[in-house]
Amino acid sequence: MAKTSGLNTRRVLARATAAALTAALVATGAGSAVAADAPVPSASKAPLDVKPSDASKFSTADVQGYAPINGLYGMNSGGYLSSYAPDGYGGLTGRSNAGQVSPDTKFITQVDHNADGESDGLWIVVDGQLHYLKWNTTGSTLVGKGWGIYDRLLSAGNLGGAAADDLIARDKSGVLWLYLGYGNGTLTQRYKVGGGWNTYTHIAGKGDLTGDGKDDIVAKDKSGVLWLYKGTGNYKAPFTSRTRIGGGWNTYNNLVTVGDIDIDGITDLVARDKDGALYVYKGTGRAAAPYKSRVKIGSGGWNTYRILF
Ligand SMILES: [Ca+2]
Ligand SMILES: [Ca+2]
Ligand SMILES: [Ca+2]
Repeated sequence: MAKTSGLNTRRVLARATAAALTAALVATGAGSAVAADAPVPSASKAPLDVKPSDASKFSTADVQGYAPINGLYGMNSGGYLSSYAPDGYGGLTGRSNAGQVSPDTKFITQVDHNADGESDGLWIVVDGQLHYLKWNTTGSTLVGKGWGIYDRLLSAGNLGGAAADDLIARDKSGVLWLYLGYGNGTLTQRYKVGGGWNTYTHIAGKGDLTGDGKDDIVAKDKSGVLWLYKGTGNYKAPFTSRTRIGGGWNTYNNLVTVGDIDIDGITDLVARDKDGALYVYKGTGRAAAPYKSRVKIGSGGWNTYRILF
């Protein structure tokens, strides 16, 4: 492939990536990975034939490093997984079957172990147990018990400074905790981030929103205000103090980030409204105004998913 400017090259890669992902997901089909009895999860994901390239090859002035590129997954009430890949044109491809997990699953989140911008597996909480599931395998590894104490859980990228993605979880008293990933699905002990996080209804993040190369998160409070927490890369104090992004976000009943949807190198935010329509807020890379105006990428029906991840 001839080298072109960063963003153009990036889009070509994205189209190829989306096509490969879509083809392989279709190929795995409906018969793949039917789960055994709960809570053993299984799921499938196509290997990406074209991987995101590192930033040095395609660097541009306004892009510090490339955001992760992953499919968006939904789990319905039966535990069936559907996947939607970025289509390379700012939206998502059509639905593909992606396996099944226990219908009792409480949380699912994608995790990237080697900082190549592509998830390698899932952390899943079922019946108070945290399992790790590597993509394209059946069965799972028990990571730990006692996870029923958490009411929010996600891998928001790399928050602790090492290469592997980490996990954050909020307990029912509102304390946010950080577990550092070892890069194989297992985790360190937890580190206390701080209290008061039960003011938030949603927490999302995967990648750098502010252009400094450190992964950030956003959180929506009960009054509908969305806040930015800039990542520090220091596991002992992983976030700076919050800054206000804007209000009116209570129109949404879910917020999730899987990475870069429009493949411009900056991570984006996906929001689902109460009518089941899906929107993308494209990241700008600027902390002062981290998102552009929303773009509708799903006309309806997205409320069929109990979990988006
Ligand atoms: Ca990876
Ligand atoms: Ca950042
Ligand atoms: Ca983007």
